[in-house]
Amino acid sequence: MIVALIDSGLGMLPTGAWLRKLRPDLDLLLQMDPDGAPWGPKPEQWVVDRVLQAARTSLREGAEVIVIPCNTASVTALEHVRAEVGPDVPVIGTVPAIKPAAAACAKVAVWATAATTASAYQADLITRFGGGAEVTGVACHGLADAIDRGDLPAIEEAIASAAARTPVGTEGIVLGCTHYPLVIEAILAALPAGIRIFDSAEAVAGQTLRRMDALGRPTAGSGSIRVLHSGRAGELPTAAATFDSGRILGAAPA
Ligand code: DGN
Repeated sequence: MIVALIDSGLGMLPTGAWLRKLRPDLDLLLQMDPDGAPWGPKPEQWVVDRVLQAARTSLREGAEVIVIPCNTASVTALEHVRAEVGPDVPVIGTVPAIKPAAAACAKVAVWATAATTASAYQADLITRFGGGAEVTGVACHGLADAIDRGDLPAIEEAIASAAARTPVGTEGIVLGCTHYPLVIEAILAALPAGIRIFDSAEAVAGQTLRRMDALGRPTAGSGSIRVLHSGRAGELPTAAATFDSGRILGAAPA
């Protein structure tokens, strides 16, 4: 069974890594959009159209399951994709892990793109799952894009800016953008010791497998990985083409 992963770029890799760890024989189709990246600052309808295009390509390439390991795309386009592909193709989205963070910490900051931070979807998640915790959204301008470009000074600058805008006394940070686990070491280095990190990659992979198994069809493939990307692929770091799930999981938060 081919499982398609859709994101602007490298943010899909932590979820892809968990899928491979949990079920190594899955066939994965990684669809990245270096031409359109970053999606975070783009108008809502633009992101919807871009994600719908990728979903159509996934189906043409034989995908039976679509995963959107991207918070920006999920909060804007998930329902549009579900409506278009119909009930026979499971579409699994990503949302910031606010619920487990608020259950464990009194003061939480959600680091995400400007689009996710400003979304009604995130505001609603905080209302529904924030419990008694104080939850603050922190937009990390340019961070996902800098990660896609492999631009270390820009990564460190965006992280320092987000850390400076994170309220003093924050106990837990939700990584509300799927790119951020890829630079977890730089994030931890910029924060006070002992702060807890929450991200959604393992949970999204687990939910994907549950939805696949519920289809009642064989899921085993040959463990292949195909990368499809829009035109500026040469600008993606080689991590995109040399996907190494073990290395990525090695960098994942505990
Ligand atoms: N990985 C995406 C997310 O989780 O929001 C960010 C996409 C982007 O292009 N900024």
